[in-house]
Amino acid sequence: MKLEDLIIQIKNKNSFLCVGLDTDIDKIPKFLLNEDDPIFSFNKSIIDHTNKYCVAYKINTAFYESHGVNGWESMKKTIDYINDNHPEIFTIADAKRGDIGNTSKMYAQSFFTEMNFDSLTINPYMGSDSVKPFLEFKNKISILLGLTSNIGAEDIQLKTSNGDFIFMEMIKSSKLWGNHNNMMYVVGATKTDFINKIRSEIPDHFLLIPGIGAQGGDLIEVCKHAFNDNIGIIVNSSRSIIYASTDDDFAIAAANQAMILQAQMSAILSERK
Ligand code: NUP
Repeated sequence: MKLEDLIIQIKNKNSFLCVGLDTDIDKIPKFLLNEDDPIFSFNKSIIDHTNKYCVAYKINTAFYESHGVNGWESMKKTIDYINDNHPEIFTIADAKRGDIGNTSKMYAQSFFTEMNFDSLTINPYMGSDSVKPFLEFKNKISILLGLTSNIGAEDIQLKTSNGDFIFMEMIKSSKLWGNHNNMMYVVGATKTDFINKIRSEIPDHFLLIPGIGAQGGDLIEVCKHAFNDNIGIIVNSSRSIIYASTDDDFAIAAANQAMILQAQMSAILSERK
């Protein structure tokens, strides 16, 4: 998918919501465990009920890979279901890959070609040759970890080197490896104090912002600092949406949570006009 198509979708839906499919077999409603593929059945219901409120789905691959071959099958069925029924929706494989060049090329083939995701999260700390193979794929977007939402971001990313934060050094270097059409950055919703600084370095790149909901990030605060002329952000929430209820009504409860977030986003967007 091209970035323009994502921007059109954001404007049409008045939403920049990404629903995170962090589907945990221990957290889904028990009655689904009788299905052939409980993870896919859960995802299908969530997708059917939330697609009108969101512009993206993010599949965190750990929740699938942890089930071995069956998990990869659930992931493939989920991405195919989204691509077949909602081709306009932007898809993210949150796998945080990156390796020496020839290995990165294999990761890129796996997630972009075989699995057919629009984008993949990438850990950029192995440097330019580990990221460039991903950038060679047309109409695919590489989402580099910029400043992560977790407390451990303080251990290395927020340390200083040559008078600036290490994560800023990474952004300054890596922005030259691609462009704002084939690269985005992850910035945690819990790190809003740093978003102005990030925006001054990369005004045009889209940011994928996780950390709303279960991790306590604040949507209004995020938008105040992170918007650019094209809106420029996708905000992810996983647990607060998909586990809104663990009963029979789980998909309706998820839709309600997605609708609430979409309504907040719509209000923020209309205030901005
Ligand atoms: O910095 C990051 N923080 C983060 O939470 C980068 C991420 N990719 N994520 C992912 O976003 C995390 O792995 C999970 O899949 C999702 C957040 O989920 P939740 O806190 O909304 O449930």
